[in-house]
Amino acid sequence: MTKHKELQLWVKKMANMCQPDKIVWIDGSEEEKQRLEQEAFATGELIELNQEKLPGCVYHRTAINDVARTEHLTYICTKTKKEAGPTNNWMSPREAYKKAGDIFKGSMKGRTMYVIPFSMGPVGSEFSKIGIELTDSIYVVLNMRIMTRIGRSVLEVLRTDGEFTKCLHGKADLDEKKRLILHFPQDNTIWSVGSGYGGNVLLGKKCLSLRIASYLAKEEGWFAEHMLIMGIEEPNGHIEYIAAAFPSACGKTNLAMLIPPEGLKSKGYRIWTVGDDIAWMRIDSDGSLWAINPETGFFGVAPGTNSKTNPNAMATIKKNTIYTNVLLTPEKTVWWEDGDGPIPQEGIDWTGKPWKPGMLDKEGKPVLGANSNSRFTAPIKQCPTASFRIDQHHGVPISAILFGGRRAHLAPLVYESFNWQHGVFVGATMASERTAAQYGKQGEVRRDPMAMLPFCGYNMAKYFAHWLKLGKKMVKPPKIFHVNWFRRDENENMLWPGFGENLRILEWILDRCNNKVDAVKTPIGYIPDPKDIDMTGLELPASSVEKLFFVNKDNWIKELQSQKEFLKIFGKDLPQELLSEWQALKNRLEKS
Ligand code: O2Y
Ligand code: MN
Repeated sequence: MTKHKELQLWVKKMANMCQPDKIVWIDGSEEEKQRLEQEAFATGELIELNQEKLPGCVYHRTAINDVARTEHLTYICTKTKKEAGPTNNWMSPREAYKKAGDIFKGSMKGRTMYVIPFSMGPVGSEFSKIGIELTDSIYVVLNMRIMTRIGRSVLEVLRTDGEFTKCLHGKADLDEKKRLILHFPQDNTIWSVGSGYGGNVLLGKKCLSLRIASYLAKEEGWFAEHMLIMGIEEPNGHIEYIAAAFPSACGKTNLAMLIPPEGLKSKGYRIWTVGDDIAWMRIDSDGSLWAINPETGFFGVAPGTNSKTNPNAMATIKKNTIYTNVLLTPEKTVWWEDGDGPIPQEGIDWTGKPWKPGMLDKEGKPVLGANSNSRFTAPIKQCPTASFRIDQHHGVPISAILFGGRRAHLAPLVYESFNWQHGVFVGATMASERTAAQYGKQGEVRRDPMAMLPFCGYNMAKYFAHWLKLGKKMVKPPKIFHVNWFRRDENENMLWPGFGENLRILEWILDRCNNKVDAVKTPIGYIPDPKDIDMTGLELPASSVEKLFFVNKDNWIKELQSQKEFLKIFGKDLPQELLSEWQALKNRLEKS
Protein backbone atom coordinates (compact mmCIF):
# COMPACT_ATOMS: atom_id res chain seq x y z
CA MET A 1 0.00 0.00 0.00
CA THR A 2 3.01 2.31 0.26
CA LYS A 3 6.34 3.07 -1.38
CA HIS A 4 7.59 4.80 1.78
CA LYS A 5 10.91 2.97 2.32
CA GLU A 6 11.42 3.97 5.97
CA LEU A 7 7.87 2.85 6.79
CA GLN A 8 8.29 -0.47 4.99
CA LEU A 9 11.56 -1.15 6.78
CA TRP A 10 10.16 -0.25 10.19
CA VAL A 11 7.09 -2.49 9.75
CA LYS A 12 9.41 -5.32 8.72
CA LYS A 13 11.69 -4.77 11.71
CA MET A 14 8.80 -4.69 14.20
CA ALA A 15 7.27 -7.78 12.59
CA ASN A 16 10.61 -9.61 12.91
CA MET A 17 10.51 -8.85 16.61
CA CYS A 18 6.82 -9.62 17.29
CA GLN A 19 6.54 -12.49 14.75
CA PRO A 20 2.87 -12.19 13.74
CA ASP A 21 1.45 -14.88 11.45
CA LYS A 22 0.08 -12.20 9.14
CA ILE A 23 0.41 -8.48 8.42
CA VAL A 24 -2.69 -6.59 7.27
CA TRP A 25 -2.56 -2.97 6.07
CA ILE A 26 -5.69 -1.07 7.07
CA ASP A 27 -7.31 0.84 4.18
CA GLY A 28 -10.15 2.43 6.17
CA SER A 29 -12.94 1.09 3.94
CA GLU A 30 -16.44 0.13 5.08
CA GLU A 31 -15.93 -3.39 3.70
CA GLU A 32 -12.82 -3.78 5.83
CA LYS A 33 -14.72 -2.67 8.92
CA GLN A 34 -17.43 -5.30 8.31
CA ARG A 35 -14.80 -7.99 7.80
CA LEU A 36 -12.92 -7.14 11.00
CA GLU A 37 -16.14 -7.03 13.01
CA GLN A 38 -17.21 -10.47 11.74
CA GLU A 39 -13.80 -11.86 12.64
CA ALA A 40 -14.01 -10.39 16.13
CA PHE A 41 -17.57 -11.69 16.64
CA ALA A 42 -16.35 -15.17 15.71
CA THR A 43 -13.52 -15.14 18.29
CA GLY A 44 -15.58 -13.41 21.00
CA GLU A 45 -13.33 -10.32 21.01
CA LEU A 46 -16.49 -8.35 20.24
CA ILE A 47 -20.18 -9.05 20.78
CA GLU A 48 -22.71 -7.72 18.30
CA LEU A 49 -25.36 -5.66 20.07
CA ASN A 50 -29.10 -5.57 19.29
CA GLN A 51 -29.05 -4.05 15.81
CA GLU A 52 -32.65 -2.85 15.97
CA LYS A 53 -32.09 -0.89 19.15
CA LEU A 54 -28.41 -0.02 18.71
CA PRO A 55 -27.60 -0.10 14.98
CA GLY A 56 -23.91 -0.45 14.20
CA CYS A 57 -23.01 -0.90 17.88
CA VAL A 58 -20.68 -3.52 19.35
CA TYR A 59 -19.58 -4.56 22.83
CA HIS A 60 -16.17 -5.38 24.27
CA ARG A 61 -14.84 -6.48 27.65
CA THR A 62 -11.23 -5.98 28.63
CA ALA A 63 -9.23 -8.09 31.06
CA ILE A 64 -10.23 -7.44 34.67
CA ASN A 65 -6.77 -6.07 35.48
CA ASP A 66 -6.85 -3.71 32.52
CA VAL A 67 -9.55 -1.08 32.89
CA ALA A 68 -7.82 2.32 32.95
CA ARG A 69 -4.69 4.21 32.00
CA THR A 70 -1.80 3.01 34.12
CA GLU A 71 0.15 6.15 35.01
CA HIS A 72 2.67 4.24 37.16
CA LEU A 73 3.63 2.13 34.11
CA THR A 74 3.82 5.13 31.76
CA TYR A 75 7.30 6.49 31.01
CA ILE A 76 8.96 9.33 29.15
CA CYS A 77 12.18 7.88 27.73
CA THR A 78 14.42 10.85 26.99
CA LYS A 79 18.22 10.68 26.94
CA THR A 80 18.44 12.31 30.37
CA LYS A 81 16.09 12.20 33.36
CA LYS A 82 16.14 15.99 33.55
CA GLU A 83 14.54 16.23 30.10
CA ALA A 84 11.56 14.22 31.37
CA GLY A 85 11.38 16.42 34.48
CA PRO A 86 10.36 15.74 38.07
CA THR A 87 6.69 14.93 37.35
CA ASN A 88 7.20 12.10 34.83
CA ASN A 89 8.38 8.52 35.27
CA TRP A 90 11.63 8.23 33.37
CA MET A 91 13.51 5.33 31.81
CA SER A 92 16.56 5.54 29.56
CA PRO A 93 15.73 4.74 25.91
CA ARG A 94 18.22 1.87 25.92
CA GLU A 95 16.67 0.20 28.98
CA ALA A 96 13.12 0.90 27.76
CA TYR A 97 13.64 -0.61 24.29
CA LYS A 98 15.33 -3.64 25.87
CA LYS A 99 12.66 -4.22 28.55
CA ALA A 100 9.71 -3.81 26.19
CA GLY A 101 11.54 -5.57 23.34
CA ASP A 102 11.86 -8.68 25.53
CA ILE A 103 8.10 -8.65 26.10
CA PHE A 104 7.26 -7.95 22.45
CA LYS A 105 9.58 -10.73 21.20
CA GLY A 106 7.39 -13.41 19.59
CA SER A 107 4.29 -12.00 21.30
CA MET A 108 2.24 -11.90 18.07
CA LYS A 109 2.75 -15.57 17.13
CA GLY A 110 -0.61 -16.93 16.00
CA ARG A 111 -1.95 -13.38 15.67
CA THR A 112 -2.29 -10.75 12.96
CA MET A 113 -0.39 -7.48 13.00
CA TYR A 114 -2.57 -4.63 11.69
CA VAL A 115 -0.86 -1.57 10.22
CA ILE A 116 -3.05 1.49 10.81
CA PRO A 117 -2.05 4.71 9.04
CA PHE A 118 -3.79 7.55 10.88
CA SER A 119 -3.91 11.31 10.81
CA MET A 120 -4.42 13.40 13.93
CA GLY A 121 -6.22 16.40 12.47
CA PRO A 122 -7.77 16.75 9.00
CA VAL A 123 -5.83 14.71 6.43
CA GLY A 124 -3.34 17.05 4.75
CA SER A 125 -3.84 20.03 7.11
CA GLU A 126 -0.67 21.84 8.19
CA PHE A 127 -1.90 21.40 11.78
CA SER A 128 -2.03 17.61 11.44
CA LYS A 129 0.44 14.84 12.33
CA ILE A 130 0.57 11.37 10.89
CA GLY A 131 1.09 8.22 12.92
CA ILE A 132 1.30 4.55 12.02
CA GLU A 133 0.05 2.18 14.71
CA LEU A 134 0.98 -1.49 14.57
CA THR A 135 -1.35 -3.54 16.77
CA ASP A 136 -2.52 -7.11 17.29
CA SER A 137 -5.98 -5.99 18.44
CA ILE A 138 -9.04 -5.65 16.20
CA TYR A 139 -10.66 -3.70 19.05
CA VAL A 140 -7.88 -1.13 18.73
CA VAL A 141 -8.29 -0.92 14.93
CA LEU A 142 -12.03 -0.31 15.25
CA ASN A 143 -11.59 2.29 18.00
CA MET A 144 -8.89 4.11 16.02
CA ARG A 145 -11.30 4.10 13.06
CA ILE A 146 -13.72 6.22 15.15
CA MET A 147 -11.20 8.32 17.06
CA THR A 148 -8.92 9.28 14.13
CA ARG A 149 -8.87 9.53 10.35
CA ILE A 150 -7.37 6.28 9.06
CA GLY A 151 -6.42 4.42 5.90
CA ARG A 152 -5.31 4.95 2.33
CA SER A 153 -5.78 8.74 2.19
CA VAL A 154 -3.28 9.11 5.03
CA LEU A 155 -0.62 7.13 3.17
CA GLU A 156 -1.23 9.29 0.11
CA VAL A 157 -0.39 12.41 2.14
CA LEU A 158 2.64 10.67 3.66
CA ARG A 159 3.96 9.98 0.12
CA THR A 160 7.36 8.30 0.00
CA ASP A 161 9.29 10.20 2.63
CA GLY A 162 6.89 12.01 5.01
CA GLU A 163 7.45 12.05 8.78
CA PHE A 164 5.32 9.86 11.01
CA THR A 165 5.13 8.76 14.64
CA LYS A 166 6.06 5.09 15.01
CA CYS A 167 3.45 3.55 17.29
CA LEU A 168 3.80 -0.09 18.30
CA HIS A 169 1.14 -1.78 20.39
CA GLY A 170 0.88 -5.41 21.45
CA LYS A 171 -1.41 -7.09 23.96
CA ALA A 172 1.22 -9.76 24.77
CA ASP A 173 -0.18 -11.67 27.83
CA LEU A 174 -2.17 -8.70 29.22
CA ASP A 175 -0.08 -9.23 32.32
CA GLU A 176 0.17 -6.12 34.50
CA LYS A 177 3.72 -7.08 35.49
CA LYS A 178 4.69 -6.99 31.84
CA ARG A 179 2.84 -3.79 30.92
CA LEU A 180 4.75 -0.71 29.76
CA ILE A 181 3.58 2.47 28.04
CA LEU A 182 6.75 4.06 26.69
CA HIS A 183 7.25 7.37 24.91
CA PHE A 184 10.44 8.27 23.07
CA PRO A 185 9.87 11.92 22.09
CA GLN A 186 13.36 12.25 20.60
CA ASP A 187 12.69 9.24 18.32
CA ASN A 188 9.04 10.19 17.59
CA THR A 189 8.16 6.69 18.81
CA ILE A 190 5.64 5.06 21.18
CA TRP A 191 5.75 1.46 22.44
CA SER A 192 2.84 0.09 24.42
CA VAL A 193 2.74 -3.51 25.58
CA GLY A 194 0.66 -5.68 27.90
CA SER A 195 -2.59 -3.68 27.86
CA GLY A 196 -5.70 -3.77 25.65
CA TYR A 197 -7.56 -0.75 26.97
CA GLY A 198 -8.21 2.88 26.22
CA GLY A 199 -5.57 5.51 26.74
CA ASN A 200 -2.88 2.82 26.99
CA VAL A 201 -3.51 1.47 23.48
CA LEU A 202 -5.35 4.00 21.30
CA LEU A 203 -1.95 5.51 20.65
CA GLY A 204 -3.24 8.48 18.67
CA LYS A 205 -4.96 9.83 21.78
CA LYS A 206 -3.00 10.57 24.97
CA CYS A 207 0.31 9.08 23.78
CA LEU A 208 0.65 10.89 20.44
CA SER A 209 -1.74 13.85 20.67
CA LEU A 210 -0.52 14.91 24.09
CA ARG A 211 2.78 13.34 25.21
CA ILE A 212 4.61 13.21 21.88
CA ALA A 213 2.77 16.25 20.45
CA SER A 214 3.57 18.43 23.48
CA TYR A 215 7.26 17.74 22.81
CA LEU A 216 6.88 18.45 19.07
CA ALA A 217 4.87 21.58 19.91
CA LYS A 218 7.71 22.89 22.07
CA GLU A 219 10.22 22.25 19.27
CA GLU A 220 7.99 23.71 16.54
CA GLY A 221 6.32 26.60 18.41
CA TRP A 222 2.70 25.58 18.99
CA PHE A 223 0.51 24.13 21.78
CA ALA A 224 -0.73 20.54 22.29
CA GLU A 225 -3.18 20.73 25.18
CA HIS A 226 -5.62 18.64 27.21
CA MET A 227 -8.52 20.93 26.36
CA LEU A 228 -12.05 20.83 25.01
CA ILE A 229 -12.94 23.26 22.22
CA MET A 230 -16.45 24.66 21.92
CA GLY A 231 -18.20 27.36 19.97
CA ILE A 232 -20.77 29.62 21.62
CA GLU A 233 -23.14 31.15 19.11
CA GLU A 234 -24.27 34.49 20.44
CA PRO A 235 -27.74 35.94 19.93
CA ASN A 236 -26.40 38.00 16.98
CA GLY A 237 -25.29 34.78 15.20
CA HIS A 238 -21.58 35.36 15.76
CA ILE A 239 -19.71 32.30 17.07
CA GLU A 240 -16.91 32.71 19.62
CA TYR A 241 -14.70 29.73 20.47
CA ILE A 242 -13.14 28.83 23.79
CA ALA A 243 -10.73 26.11 24.92
CA ALA A 244 -10.86 24.67 28.44
CA ALA A 245 -8.54 22.46 30.45
CA PHE A 246 -9.92 20.54 33.42
CA PRO A 247 -8.33 17.48 35.02
CA SER A 248 -9.81 14.10 34.05
CA ALA A 249 -13.29 13.56 35.57
CA CYS A 250 -14.16 17.27 35.92
CA GLY A 251 -16.82 17.35 33.18
CA LYS A 252 -15.04 18.39 29.97
CA THR A 253 -17.31 16.20 27.83
CA ASN A 254 -20.45 17.61 29.49
CA LEU A 255 -19.33 21.22 29.04
CA ALA A 256 -18.30 20.70 25.41
CA MET A 257 -21.86 19.74 24.48
CA LEU A 258 -23.93 21.63 27.02
CA ILE A 259 -27.56 22.54 26.42
CA PRO A 260 -28.38 26.20 27.10
CA PRO A 261 -30.83 26.74 29.97
CA GLU A 262 -34.22 28.10 28.88
CA GLY A 263 -33.46 31.64 30.07
CA LEU A 264 -30.44 31.90 27.74
CA LYS A 265 -31.74 29.71 24.93
CA SER A 266 -34.59 32.12 24.34
CA LYS A 267 -31.99 34.88 23.90
CA GLY A 268 -30.62 32.86 20.96
CA TYR A 269 -27.56 31.08 22.37
CA ARG A 270 -26.42 27.84 20.75
CA ILE A 271 -23.46 25.55 21.41
CA TRP A 272 -21.13 23.99 18.83
CA THR A 273 -18.89 21.10 19.90
CA VAL A 274 -15.46 20.98 18.27
CA GLY A 275 -13.82 18.57 20.73
CA ASP A 276 -14.05 17.26 24.28
CA ASP A 277 -10.47 16.33 25.17
CA ILE A 278 -7.57 17.62 23.07
CA ALA A 279 -6.71 20.92 21.38
CA TRP A 280 -3.78 21.66 19.07
CA MET A 281 -3.35 25.40 18.81
CA ARG A 282 -1.17 27.58 16.57
CA ILE A 283 -0.51 31.28 16.29
CA ASP A 284 -1.78 32.40 12.92
CA SER A 285 -0.42 35.21 10.75
CA ASP A 286 -3.18 37.42 12.24
CA GLY A 287 -1.39 37.09 15.63
CA SER A 288 -4.26 35.22 17.26
CA LEU A 289 -4.56 31.61 18.40
CA TRP A 290 -6.37 29.01 16.24
CA ALA A 291 -7.26 25.51 17.35
CA ILE A 292 -8.16 22.14 15.93
CA ASN A 293 -9.35 19.00 17.65
CA PRO A 294 -7.00 16.31 16.31
CA GLU A 295 -9.56 13.58 17.10
CA THR A 296 -12.79 12.56 15.36
CA GLY A 297 -14.48 10.69 18.20
CA PHE A 298 -15.39 10.71 21.88
CA PHE A 299 -13.96 8.10 24.26
CA GLY A 300 -16.34 9.03 27.05
CA VAL A 301 -17.04 7.62 30.51
CA ALA A 302 -20.40 5.82 30.56
CA PRO A 303 -21.40 5.83 34.28
CA GLY A 304 -23.10 9.10 35.11
CA THR A 305 -23.92 9.86 31.48
CA ASN A 306 -27.70 10.07 31.08
CA SER A 307 -30.42 12.17 29.45
CA LYS A 308 -30.31 14.69 32.28
CA THR A 309 -26.53 15.13 32.63
CA ASN A 310 -25.73 15.00 28.92
CA PRO A 311 -28.60 14.50 26.44
CA ASN A 312 -26.29 15.26 23.50
CA ALA A 313 -23.93 12.45 24.49
CA MET A 314 -26.90 10.09 24.80
CA ALA A 315 -28.04 11.05 21.28
CA THR A 316 -24.48 10.57 19.96
CA ILE A 317 -24.13 7.00 21.22
CA LYS A 318 -27.34 5.56 19.82
CA LYS A 319 -25.56 4.12 16.77
CA ASN A 320 -22.10 3.14 15.44
CA THR A 321 -20.68 3.03 18.97
CA ILE A 322 -18.25 0.68 20.69
CA TYR A 323 -19.22 0.02 24.30
CA THR A 324 -16.48 -1.19 26.63
CA ASN A 325 -16.91 -2.75 30.10
CA VAL A 326 -20.56 -1.76 30.59
CA LEU A 327 -23.38 -4.15 31.61
CA LEU A 328 -24.75 -6.36 28.83
CA THR A 329 -28.50 -7.03 29.09
CA PRO A 330 -30.26 -10.25 27.96
CA GLU A 331 -31.68 -8.40 24.94
CA LYS A 332 -28.14 -7.40 23.92
CA THR A 333 -28.43 -3.77 24.89
CA VAL A 334 -26.22 -1.95 27.38
CA TRP A 335 -26.66 -0.32 30.77
CA TRP A 336 -24.53 1.45 33.36
CA GLU A 337 -24.92 2.95 36.82
CA ASP A 338 -26.48 6.44 36.77
CA GLY A 339 -27.48 5.88 33.16
CA ASP A 340 -30.93 6.03 31.57
CA GLY A 341 -33.94 3.80 31.84
CA PRO A 342 -35.04 1.17 34.34
CA ILE A 343 -32.37 -0.94 36.02
CA PRO A 344 -32.29 -4.28 34.19
CA GLN A 345 -33.41 -7.21 36.31
CA GLU A 346 -30.44 -9.23 35.15
CA GLY A 347 -27.44 -9.03 32.88
CA ILE A 348 -23.78 -9.91 32.45
CA ASP A 349 -21.51 -7.51 34.26
CA TRP A 350 -18.27 -6.00 32.94
CA THR A 351 -16.28 -8.95 34.31
CA GLY A 352 -18.41 -11.41 32.34
CA LYS A 353 -20.35 -12.73 35.36
CA PRO A 354 -24.14 -12.94 35.77
CA TRP A 355 -25.44 -9.84 37.54
CA LYS A 356 -28.62 -8.77 39.31
CA PRO A 357 -29.44 -5.44 40.97
CA GLY A 358 -28.70 -5.37 44.70
CA MET A 359 -25.92 -7.95 44.56
CA LEU A 360 -23.22 -7.42 47.21
CA ASP A 361 -19.58 -8.47 47.19
CA LYS A 362 -17.74 -10.25 50.04
CA GLU A 363 -17.21 -6.93 51.82
CA GLY A 364 -20.90 -6.04 51.52
CA LYS A 365 -20.36 -3.42 48.82
CA PRO A 366 -22.71 -3.27 45.78
CA VAL A 367 -21.43 -5.20 42.75
CA LEU A 368 -21.32 -2.78 39.82
CA GLY A 369 -22.84 -3.82 36.49
CA ALA A 370 -20.51 -1.48 34.61
CA ASN A 371 -16.92 -0.72 35.53
CA SER A 372 -16.62 2.83 36.90
CA ASN A 373 -14.29 3.66 33.97
CA SER A 374 -16.42 1.91 31.34
CA ARG A 375 -16.56 3.79 28.06
CA PHE A 376 -18.31 4.55 24.80
CA THR A 377 -16.39 5.27 21.61
CA ALA A 378 -18.55 7.30 19.21
CA PRO A 379 -18.04 9.61 16.21
CA ILE A 380 -18.17 13.33 16.99
CA LYS A 381 -20.21 13.90 13.86
CA GLN A 382 -23.12 12.01 15.45
CA CYS A 383 -23.33 14.63 18.19
CA PRO A 384 -26.33 16.94 17.66
CA THR A 385 -24.09 19.91 18.52
CA ALA A 386 -21.15 18.86 16.31
CA SER A 387 -19.50 21.94 14.83
CA PHE A 388 -19.51 22.39 11.05
CA ARG A 389 -15.87 23.48 11.43
CA ILE A 390 -14.59 20.06 12.59
CA ASP A 391 -12.94 19.26 9.26
CA GLN A 392 -11.66 22.75 8.54
CA HIS A 393 -7.91 22.61 8.08
CA HIS A 394 -7.39 25.90 9.80
CA GLY A 395 -9.52 25.24 12.88
CA VAL A 396 -11.27 27.91 14.92
CA PRO A 397 -10.06 31.16 16.54
CA ILE A 398 -9.82 30.99 20.34
CA SER A 399 -11.11 33.98 22.34
CA ALA A 400 -10.64 32.58 25.86
CA ILE A 401 -8.79 29.81 27.65
CA LEU A 402 -10.36 28.36 30.79
CA PHE A 403 -8.61 26.44 33.52
CA GLY A 404 -10.57 24.72 36.26
CA GLY A 405 -10.89 22.02 38.83
CA ARG A 406 -12.85 20.92 41.88
CA ARG A 407 -12.14 23.30 44.79
CA ALA A 408 -14.92 23.01 47.38
CA HIS A 409 -13.85 25.98 49.50
CA LEU A 410 -11.31 27.96 47.52
CA ALA A 411 -11.71 29.24 43.98
CA PRO A 412 -14.70 31.43 43.12
CA LEU A 413 -17.11 30.30 40.42
CA VAL A 414 -15.07 32.29 37.92
CA TYR A 415 -12.16 34.72 37.92
CA GLU A 416 -10.13 36.32 35.18
CA SER A 417 -6.36 36.57 35.23
CA PHE A 418 -4.76 40.00 35.03
CA ASN A 419 -2.76 39.16 31.90
CA TRP A 420 -1.17 36.25 30.01
CA GLN A 421 1.71 35.76 32.46
CA HIS A 422 -0.63 35.74 35.43
CA GLY A 423 -2.88 33.32 33.49
CA VAL A 424 0.04 30.95 32.97
CA PHE A 425 0.64 31.06 36.74
CA VAL A 426 -3.06 30.27 37.34
CA GLY A 427 -2.75 27.28 34.96
CA ALA A 428 0.55 26.12 36.43
CA THR A 429 -0.83 26.09 39.98
CA MET A 430 -4.16 24.55 38.99
CA ALA A 431 -5.42 21.77 41.25
CA SER A 432 -8.42 19.59 41.86
CA GLU A 433 -9.79 17.65 44.83
CA ARG A 434 -10.27 13.92 44.38
CA THR A 435 -13.84 12.62 44.28
CA ALA A 436 -15.01 9.40 45.94
CA ALA A 437 -14.90 7.74 42.51
CA GLN A 438 -11.20 8.46 42.06
CA TYR A 439 -8.26 6.48 43.34
CA GLY A 440 -6.63 8.06 46.41
CA LYS A 441 -7.88 9.94 49.46
CA GLN A 442 -11.17 11.75 48.95
CA GLY A 443 -10.83 15.53 49.08
CA GLU A 444 -7.03 15.39 48.67
CA VAL A 445 -5.75 18.22 46.48
CA ARG A 446 -3.88 17.07 43.41
CA ARG A 447 -1.89 19.70 41.54
CA ASP A 448 -2.45 19.25 37.83
CA PRO A 449 -0.90 22.12 35.85
CA MET A 450 -2.99 22.93 32.78
CA ALA A 451 -4.54 19.43 33.34
CA MET A 452 -1.36 18.12 31.70
CA LEU A 453 0.41 16.46 34.63
CA PRO A 454 -0.09 12.91 33.27
CA PHE A 455 0.31 14.02 29.66
CA CYS A 456 3.27 16.37 29.28
CA GLY A 457 6.00 14.62 27.28
CA TYR A 458 8.90 16.63 28.73
CA ASN A 459 10.02 18.66 31.73
CA MET A 460 7.00 20.67 32.90
CA ALA A 461 9.19 23.61 33.94
CA LYS A 462 10.18 23.95 30.27
CA TYR A 463 6.52 23.55 29.35
CA PHE A 464 5.64 26.58 31.50
CA ALA A 465 8.47 28.50 29.81
CA HIS A 466 7.00 27.51 26.44
CA TRP A 467 3.60 28.93 27.44
CA LEU A 468 5.25 32.19 28.53
CA LYS A 469 7.26 32.42 25.32
CA LEU A 470 4.28 31.86 22.99
CA GLY A 471 2.26 34.42 24.95
CA LYS A 472 4.75 37.07 23.88
CA LYS A 473 4.33 36.10 20.22
CA MET A 474 0.60 36.72 20.09
CA VAL A 475 -0.78 40.10 19.09
CA LYS A 476 -4.13 39.24 20.59
CA PRO A 477 -3.67 36.40 23.10
CA PRO A 478 -6.83 34.79 24.45
CA LYS A 479 -7.85 35.98 27.91
CA ILE A 480 -7.26 33.35 30.59
CA PHE A 481 -9.92 32.48 33.18
CA HIS A 482 -10.32 30.01 36.04
CA VAL A 483 -13.68 28.34 36.71
CA ASN A 484 -14.87 26.20 39.61
CA TRP A 485 -18.29 24.62 39.13
CA PHE A 486 -17.87 22.66 42.36
CA ARG A 487 -17.86 25.27 45.17
CA ARG A 488 -19.64 24.20 48.38
CA ASP A 489 -21.03 26.06 51.39
CA GLU A 490 -20.00 25.53 55.03
CA ASN A 491 -22.36 22.50 55.21
CA GLU A 492 -20.77 20.95 52.11
CA ASN A 493 -23.83 21.66 49.93
CA MET A 494 -23.03 22.37 46.30
CA LEU A 495 -23.63 26.05 45.58
CA TRP A 496 -23.87 25.95 41.79
CA PRO A 497 -26.09 23.65 39.69
CA GLY A 498 -23.50 23.29 36.90
CA PHE A 499 -24.24 21.57 33.57
CA GLY A 500 -26.24 23.85 31.19
CA GLU A 501 -26.24 26.65 33.74
CA ASN A 502 -22.50 27.05 33.18
CA LEU A 503 -23.39 28.94 30.01
CA ARG A 504 -24.26 31.92 32.25
CA ILE A 505 -20.59 32.07 33.21
CA LEU A 506 -19.39 31.55 29.64
CA GLU A 507 -21.58 34.50 28.62
CA TRP A 508 -19.78 36.71 31.17
CA ILE A 509 -16.40 35.41 29.98
CA LEU A 510 -17.20 36.35 26.39
CA ASP A 511 -18.53 39.72 27.50
CA ARG A 512 -15.15 40.28 29.17
CA CYS A 513 -13.32 39.24 26.02
CA ASN A 514 -15.37 41.74 24.04
CA ASN A 515 -14.99 44.53 26.61
CA LYS A 516 -18.72 44.62 27.22
CA VAL A 517 -18.65 44.51 31.05
CA ASP A 518 -16.50 45.76 33.88
CA ALA A 519 -15.27 43.49 36.67
CA VAL A 520 -14.25 43.67 40.31
CA LYS A 521 -10.54 43.56 41.05
CA THR A 522 -9.54 41.14 43.84
CA PRO A 523 -6.13 39.84 44.95
CA ILE A 524 -6.56 36.68 42.84
CA GLY A 525 -7.92 38.29 39.67
CA TYR A 526 -11.06 39.93 38.30
CA ILE A 527 -14.41 38.55 39.43
CA PRO A 528 -17.87 39.43 38.09
CA ASP A 529 -20.18 41.96 39.58
CA PRO A 530 -23.09 39.50 40.17
CA LYS A 531 -25.48 41.85 38.35
CA ASP A 532 -23.53 41.13 35.15
CA ILE A 533 -24.39 37.44 35.23
CA ASP A 534 -27.71 36.66 33.59
CA MET A 535 -29.61 34.56 36.14
CA THR A 536 -32.94 34.56 34.24
CA GLY A 537 -34.84 31.41 35.13
CA LEU A 538 -32.39 30.32 37.83
CA GLU A 539 -33.54 30.61 41.42
CA LEU A 540 -30.37 31.09 43.42
CA PRO A 541 -30.46 32.75 46.87
CA ALA A 542 -28.42 35.96 47.10
CA SER A 543 -26.41 34.35 49.91
CA SER A 544 -25.32 31.55 47.55
CA VAL A 545 -24.23 34.05 44.92
CA GLU A 546 -22.18 35.85 47.54
CA LYS A 547 -20.54 32.59 48.66
CA LEU A 548 -19.82 31.57 45.07
CA PHE A 549 -17.72 34.68 44.52
CA PHE A 550 -16.21 34.98 47.99
CA VAL A 551 -12.42 35.17 48.02
CA ASN A 552 -11.54 33.62 51.39
CA LYS A 553 -8.26 35.25 52.36
CA ASP A 554 -7.30 32.63 54.99
CA ASN A 555 -7.85 29.76 52.57
CA TRP A 556 -5.86 31.52 49.87
CA ILE A 557 -2.96 32.12 52.25
CA LYS A 558 -2.93 28.36 52.98
CA GLU A 559 -3.11 27.73 49.25
CA LEU A 560 -0.01 29.87 48.73
CA GLN A 561 2.03 27.46 50.86
CA SER A 562 0.78 24.44 48.96
CA GLN A 563 1.52 26.19 45.62
CA LYS A 564 5.03 27.01 46.78
CA GLU A 565 5.75 23.41 47.77
CA PHE A 566 4.60 22.25 44.36
CA LEU A 567 6.59 24.84 42.41
CA LYS A 568 9.68 23.98 44.45
CA ILE A 569 9.94 20.54 42.85
CA PHE A 570 11.02 22.17 39.57
CA GLY A 571 14.07 23.74 41.23
CA LYS A 572 16.09 26.16 39.14
CA ASP A 573 14.27 25.18 35.94
CA LEU A 574 11.11 26.98 37.05
CA PRO A 575 10.70 30.22 35.06
CA GLN A 576 11.40 33.26 37.24
CA GLU A 577 8.15 34.82 35.98
CA LEU A 578 6.11 32.21 37.86
CA LEU A 579 7.92 32.89 41.12
CA SER A 580 7.28 36.61 40.61
CA GLU A 581 3.59 35.90 40.06
CA TRP A 582 3.51 33.83 43.27
CA GLN A 583 5.16 36.66 45.21
CA ALA A 584 2.79 39.22 43.69
CA LEU A 585 -0.22 37.12 44.69
CA LYS A 586 1.16 36.84 48.23
CA ASN A 587 1.68 40.60 48.43
CA ARG A 588 -1.82 41.32 47.15
CA LEU A 589 -3.40 38.87 49.62
CA GLU A 590 -1.43 40.24 52.57
CA LYS A 591 -2.38 43.80 51.69
CA SER A 592 -6.09 43.02 51.25
O1 O2Y B 1 -8.78 5.31 31.24
C1 O2Y B 1 -8.52 5.49 30.03
O2 O2Y B 1 -7.82 4.72 29.39
C2 O2Y B 1 -9.08 6.62 29.33
S1 O2Y B 1 -8.65 8.13 30.05
C3 O2Y B 1 -9.40 9.37 29.12
C4 O2Y B 1 -10.21 9.05 28.07
C5 O2Y B 1 -10.80 10.05 27.33
C6 O2Y B 1 -10.53 11.34 27.65
N1 O2Y B 1 -9.72 11.66 28.67
C7 O2Y B 1 -9.18 10.72 29.43
C8 O2Y B 1 -8.32 11.20 30.57
O3 O2Y B 1 -7.90 10.45 31.42
O4 O2Y B 1 -8.05 12.40 30.61
MN1 MN C 1 -8.73 13.55 28.94
